[in-house]
Amino acid sequence: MTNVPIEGIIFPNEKPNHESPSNWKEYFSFSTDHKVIGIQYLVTSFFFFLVGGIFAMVMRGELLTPESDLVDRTVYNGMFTMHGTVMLFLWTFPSLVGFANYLVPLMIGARDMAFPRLNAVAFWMVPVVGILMMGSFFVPGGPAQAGWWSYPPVSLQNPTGNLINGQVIWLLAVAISGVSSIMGAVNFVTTIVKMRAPGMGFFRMPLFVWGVLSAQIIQLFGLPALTAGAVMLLLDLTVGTSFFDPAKGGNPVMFQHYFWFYSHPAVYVIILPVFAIFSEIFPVYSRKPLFGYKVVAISSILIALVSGIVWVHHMYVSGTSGWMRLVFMMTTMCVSVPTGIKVFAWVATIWGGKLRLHTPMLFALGALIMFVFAGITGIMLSSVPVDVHVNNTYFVVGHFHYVLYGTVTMGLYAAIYHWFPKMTGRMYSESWGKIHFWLAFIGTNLNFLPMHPLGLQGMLRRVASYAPEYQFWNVIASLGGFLLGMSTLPFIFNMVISWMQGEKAPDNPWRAIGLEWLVSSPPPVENFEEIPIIISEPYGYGKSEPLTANLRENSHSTLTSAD
Ligand code: HEM
Ligand SMILES: [Cu+2]
Repeated sequence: MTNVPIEGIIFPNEKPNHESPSNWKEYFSFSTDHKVIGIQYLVTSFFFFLVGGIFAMVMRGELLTPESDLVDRTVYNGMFTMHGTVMLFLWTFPSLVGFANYLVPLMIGARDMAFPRLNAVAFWMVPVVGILMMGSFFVPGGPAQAGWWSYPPVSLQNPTGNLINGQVIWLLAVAISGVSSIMGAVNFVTTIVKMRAPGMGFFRMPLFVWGVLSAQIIQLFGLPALTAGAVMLLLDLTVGTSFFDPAKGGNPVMFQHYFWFYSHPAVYVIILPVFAIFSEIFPVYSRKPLFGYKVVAISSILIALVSGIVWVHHMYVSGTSGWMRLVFMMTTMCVSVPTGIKVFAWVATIWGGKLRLHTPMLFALGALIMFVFAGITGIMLSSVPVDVHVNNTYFVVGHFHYVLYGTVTMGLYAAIYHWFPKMTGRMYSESWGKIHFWLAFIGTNLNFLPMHPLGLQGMLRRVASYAPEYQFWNVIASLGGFLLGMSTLPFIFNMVISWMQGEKAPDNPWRAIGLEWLVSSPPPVENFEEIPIIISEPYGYGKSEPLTANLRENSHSTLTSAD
C-alpha cells in the first residue's frame, strides 16, 4: 500500500509492524495501530470503571444507616477519594480517548494517527497510573484521603510521617496521567489539522472530530496548570517547600486556582466528545441530517473558549470578593448559550424523524434527558446565592452525577453499542442491550435524584455518618446505587458473549453515513486501500449525492427515500 503524496499531509513515518489482530493476545502487546490502541484504552478504562463502581457500592452500603458502621472512617475517606479519582482519570478520560483513537483516523480518512509510537506510549502510561493508585492502598496509612480535589492544608497532613504515603503516590499518579494526556493532545491536534483526506475541509469534518479537536485544545492550555499545581503540592509534602502550607506562610487558595483553572475546563474535555457522540448517533437513528451542522461545530469551539474563564465558580466560598463572584457568575452563565444551541439542534434533529429505537439510540435519548436535568441544576449552582447555600452538600453530588453518570457514562454506553459491530465484526444482542438500558436509566434516577432534596436540606458530602432525618432518601439512593451496579452485569454478559459468538456484522449495519462505515468490520490494518476523496457534506441523510469520489459505493442510494 502506498501513501498518496498530497501536499500538507503528514503520513506516519513508521509502517505498522503487525497484522490485523487475529486473537485476543495481541491486545496485550505494544501495538502502534490506532484501532488496537483504541480498544486497549476502552477495555482498560472499563476495568477501572468496575473498580470505581465497587468503591461506590461500599459508600452506598455505608450510607444505608446514619451511623458509621460498615467501614472505618479512614477507609471511607479513601473510598470517596479513590472513587472520584478513578472514575475521572481512569474511566471517563481514557475511555473517551479510546473512542477518539479508534474513530478519528477512520473518520478523517487517514491511515493512522500522526505519531503512532507516541500514541502507544501515552496508552501504556494509563495502567501505570492505575497500578500506582491502587498500590496506595498498600502503603502505611492507606490511600489518599483528601478527595479528588486534594485541597491543602488537608492534603498536606501526613499522620504516618512516611515519605512514601498514599497522598504522595496519588499526586505522582495524577502527574503521570497529565503527561500522558498532553502527549495525546499533541497527537490528536496534529492528526486532525494535518491528516484529513483531500476534500475534507474543516466544515466537512464529522462532529465527533470537532468534539475531539475542541476537547484536546483545552487539554493543551489547561493541563500545564494542573500538573504544576500537583508538582508544587508534591514538593510541599516531600521536601518541605511552602507554596501552599499556611502554617509556613504559603497560600492554600492559590492551589485552588491551579486546580480549577484546569479542572473546570476538564469537565468539557469529558463532555464535548460525549456531545459529539450524540451528534453522530441522533442523525443515524432518526434518518435525518443533523440540524444546524455548522453552528453545532462552532459551538464546540465556543464552549472550549468560554470554559477557560469560569473556574472561580468553584471558589465562591473561598474568600472570593463580591465583584469577582459576580464576574464569574456571568461568564459561567454564558456557557449555557452554546450548550443550549446544541440541545436545540439535537431536538430539532430527532423532531419528526423516523426514530429507530435500537440500544444506542435509547442510551443517547436517556442521556439527553438527564443532561437537560443536569443543565438546570448547573445553572442553579452557577448562581452565587444558591451555591453559597448548597456548597459542599449532596445537591452538588447529585448535579455532577447526572452529568457524569446520566450523561457521560450513558453516552459512552451509547457509543459502545453503536460502534461495537464496527470494532468487533459482530452484532450485540438487542434484547440484553434494552434490559441494560432500563436498569441503568431507572437506577441512575433512583440513585441520584434523592441527592438533590438531601442537599437542599443540608446533608454534607464526604461524610460517613449523618443525622437520622436524612435516612429515608439515603436508603432510596442506596437501592438505586445497587440497581445501577447490577445493571453492568447484562452489559458485560452481552459484550463478552457477542464478541465471541455474536452474529457476523455487515460493514454498515445502521446504514449510517461516514467514512468509518465504508470500510470492512473490523477495518483492515491501514484502514483504506486508497485514501478517500471527499466530495460532499457529512450527515447527508435523505440526500442523494455520494460521500466520496473513489471509495466503493457508499450505500447512499439505499438511504434516500425509504428510510
Ligand atoms: C453506581 C454508580 C455511582 C454511585 C453509587 C456513586 C456514588 C458516589 C458517592 C456516594 C460519592 C461520595 C459523595 C461525597 O461524599 O462527596 C461519590 C463521589 C464522586 N463520584 Fe460517584 N457514584 C457513581 C458513579 C460515578 C461515575 C460514573 C463517576 C464519573 C464518571 C463518578 C464520579 C464521582 C466524583 C468525581 C466524586 C467526588 C469524589 C470526591 O469528592 O473526591 N461517580 N459518588
Ligand atoms: Cu466548573
